[in-house]
This record gives sequence, C-alpha cells and structure tokens, in this order.
Amino acid sequence: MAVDLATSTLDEILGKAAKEIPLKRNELLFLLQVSDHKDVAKVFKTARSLRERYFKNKIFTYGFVYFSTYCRNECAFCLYRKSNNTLQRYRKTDMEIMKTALSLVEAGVNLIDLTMGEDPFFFMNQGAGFARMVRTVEMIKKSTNIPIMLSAGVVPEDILIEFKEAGVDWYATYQETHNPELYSKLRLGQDFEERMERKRAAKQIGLLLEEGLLTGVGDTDADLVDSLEEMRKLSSDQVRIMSFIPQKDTPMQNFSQVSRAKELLVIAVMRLVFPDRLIPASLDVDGLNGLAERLNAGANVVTSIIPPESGLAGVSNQSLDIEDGNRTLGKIAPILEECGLVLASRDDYEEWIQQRKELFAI
Ligand code: SAM
Ligand code: MD0
Ligand code: SF4
Repeated sequence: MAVDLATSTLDEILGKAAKEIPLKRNELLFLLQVSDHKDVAKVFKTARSLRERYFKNKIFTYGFVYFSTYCRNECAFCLYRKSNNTLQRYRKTDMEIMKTALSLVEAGVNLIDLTMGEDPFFFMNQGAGFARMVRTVEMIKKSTNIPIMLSAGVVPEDILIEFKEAGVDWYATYQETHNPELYSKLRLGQDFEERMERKRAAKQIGLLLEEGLLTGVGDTDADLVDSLEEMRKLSSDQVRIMSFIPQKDTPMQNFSQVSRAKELLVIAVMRLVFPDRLIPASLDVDGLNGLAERLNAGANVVTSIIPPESGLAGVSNQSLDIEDGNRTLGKIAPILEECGLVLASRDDYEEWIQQRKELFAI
C-alpha cells in the first residue's frame, strides 16, 4: 500500500539521519513534503534526539541590538527598505549601544547580535563611518568579554578584519535564497555573488558564519534543498530559516501569510543535516508564542531577545512582544522548562564557539 511505503521510506530516512549518514537530495525533498501530523512529529523527534546528542538539554540565548534602522537598500520584503518613508528611523549613539549591550549581558544572554540596515552613515567613504562602531565593539568586548555577532550587511572586507580584531566573533549575512533569480526579486539591485563572496571571506578571516533563509517568498522545496547544500559548502556555523511576514508599504505587502509548517519542517531538516550546528528559534517571527514549536522542531538558540524600554525595534516584527517585556530571559525560561530544556551558561556557549573556531583555525 502507498501509505505503508511512505511510512517505511520515512522511517528509513530518519534511521539514516539518526546514524548521521548524509541524506540524498531526493530524501531531503521527501522530508520537505511530509505533512501528516504523526509523520511530522517523527521528524521533529529525530531532530530533537540529534540536538540532545550534541547539546544535551541546553539552549543558547542571543541579545539583539538593532542599532540603526537606516538602510541604503531596497529589499522587497523588508520594512526598513530605503524608499519606505512612512517609517520613523533611528540611529543609536555609541553610549546607547553600550548601555543596551551591557544590560543584556547582565541579564545573562550568551551573545550580543549587533544589527543594522546598510546605513549610509557607516558605509560612506569605503566604510570609514564604521570607525566609531569598531571602538564601541572593542569597549563592549573589553568590559564584558561577551561573544559578539555583527549583522550589518555586506561590510567591506578590510572593515570586517578590523571588527574581528576588535572582538567580533560572528558575521551574519543572510542570502534568503540561493536561487539567483528569486534573489534578484527579493534583494533588489544587490549582487548575489558579492554577498556570497563576503561570507567566504569572513570565514577565511576566522569569523564564525551565520547563513539564513526566508520562506514564503516564492521559494520551492528544490530551492530549499539547494540552500542546504550551499550552507554546507559555506561551512556555516549557524543556519536559520524565518517565515516571511508581509510588511505594510512594501512591494510584498500583499503576499499571503504562510503557515509556519514549512519553517518548522526546515528547522528540523536543518538539524538532521547539521546536527552539531546552531539553529535559531527567532522571537522576531511569532514572539514568545512561537518559541515552543520552534524548539520542539530542533532549534537550539533563542534569538532576538530585546530589553523592554530600550526603544529598539525587531526586524520582521517591528514591535511585537518588546515593550511588554516578552522578549526577556525571564519569560523564556518557563517555556524552556516546559520543553524539558534549560538555559545554557556563558561557559557552555564559549566552549562551543571555541571548539568550532579550532576546527577552522588556520
Ligand atoms: N541589513 C542587514 C542585512 O540585510 O543583511 C542586516 C539585517 S538582517 C538581520 C535582516 C534580516 O531579517 C533579513 O536578512 C531577513 O532574513 C529578515 N527579514 C527582514 N524582513 C523580513 C520580513 N518581512 N519577514 C521575515 N524576515 C525578514
Ligand atoms: C533575529 N531579529 O535573530 C534577529 C535578526 C540578525 N542577525 C538577526 C533577524 O531574529
Ligand atoms: Fe536593508 Fe537589511 Fe532590510 Fe535589506 S533586509 S532593506 S539590507 S535592513
């Protein structure tokens, strides 16, 4: 019977994944088509057991500092695209960035993610505007020794080196898709290869790398499988997927909302393909309410923790859960507990990144 065949195929694929035998393209495509409730639950269960093998029950947490919402780009999916003039933008001062970072460290996050749009103020004169930001990073690092991620778009390579020397550990720049044609409709006017190349350069310099996907933007399962392969080739240390949230006053505002089923399945498949990597459950997509289902699918990092009253924004959800304090460690901890998970310590996190950096040490 067809149903039995499908079940035995699924069991066979999951059996291979559990033994960490690399899955073939047709097997990955099969997994992305799983829709029966019980079958999806099986995929998630295997993903969780692989997470446990590498990370026990520990979950990492990242503080998010969106320090400038100005941007020179026109990404079709993004609220912060240059021509959106319905928006009140901000650029935080060095002191404000420091203060927010310190409060997040104090609260107990494992990493600070410093994110901005491609703010022309920083990018002017081949990146000369980054000089003060580099000093700010240095100050945060000196006073806290916290791991730091930079998500500032396609930063010039020499500036990336300066950031590395100042204490940046991670470079995050999401391709969204590895299908160049789809990319050109999403990241309007931005060079596909240049973005990929900067990630390879960052890895060469010795930075850890996060690669990310958007789903619900016209991507197919074949595109998603291609992306997994590209992530493997990049040796991405952290891999993510987020569901597209339509934004008012942007070209994609009338795209229909997608169910979260695909995002969750891809999180699980990422765990099967990259069992030892970091995979975020972002609070930016569905807030605190969406956390348990992402952890249940095999994610092991909670990202986009934002202090209330900081005047800071989210990316895919500008204000969701921020002022009411729902993006804090205090709110996350009980959800982890319900999932049988615990907050990882700074030592746990530093041990992971140290071991990961040593893998690629030149
Ligand atoms: N400006 C830099 C850049 O684009 O690389 C750094 C910001 S980056 C963290 C912004 C990311 O948020 C995008 O790469 C995209 O994956 C995600 N994002 C933006 N708008 C979104 C939306 N409407 N729905 C879901 N995710 C979105
Ligand atoms: C997040 N809002 O983790 C952040 C952002 C940028 N490195 C990450 C998309 O959800
Ligand atoms: Fe700018 Fe980044 Fe938004 Fe694109 S995704 S418009 S680069 S902030």
